[in-house]
Amino acid sequence: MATIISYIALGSNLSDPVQQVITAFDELAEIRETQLIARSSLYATSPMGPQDQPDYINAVAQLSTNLLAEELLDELQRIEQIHHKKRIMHWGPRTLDLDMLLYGDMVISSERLTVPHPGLKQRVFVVQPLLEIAPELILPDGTKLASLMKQFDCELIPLESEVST
Ligand code: A4P
Ligand code: MG
Repeated sequence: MATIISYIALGSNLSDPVQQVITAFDELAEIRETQLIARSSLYATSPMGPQDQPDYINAVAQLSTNLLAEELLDELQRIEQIHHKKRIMHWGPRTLDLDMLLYGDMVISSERLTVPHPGLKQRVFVVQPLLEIAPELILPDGTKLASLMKQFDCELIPLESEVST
């Protein structure tokens, strides 16, 4: 099995979201046959979808993996379960959501897996952290990731720089 670069979106808005995401990075680093290559800053973002829920912490991880896409999804779902992910409603609050954004330049459409993630291009809380760790990234359909930022009204401010200023 060839080594594949995969990008994972992390999101949390319950039970100390900053800690949920920091811990999840460590758990991603422990996945079998997989290395954590890069982690983005953490970003505090207002909720997409129902507004009567707390703000989210979002981030993106870059992995290098020898797992098949569905095997990697199994591992992501196992980590979500460690965080007691409960989904009460679509786009509703969650302790930890791990979405596979990209798996190499493969296009996957199976019962369990849609890659690239269908929301990738429209979500500033995905595009900006991804751009931070992969500024030159080109999506499987030829879109330059950097070209996607202009659709958004404003840039997100990473948590660390909020703290240091
Ligand atoms: N699945 C298919 N493709 C994938 C993929 N590429 N990565 C399947 C991961 N899973 C994938 O996932 C349901 C099923 O999708 C899985 O069983 C898997 O087989 P889920 O995460 O349990 O379902 P969900 O939470 O209802 O949907 P989804 O699409 O993950 O929710 P979203 O779209 O991620 O929305 N606002 C802010 N600011 N930040 C956020 O992170 N997140 C959401 C959740 C809403 N609002 C938000 C945020
Ligand atoms: Mg998800």
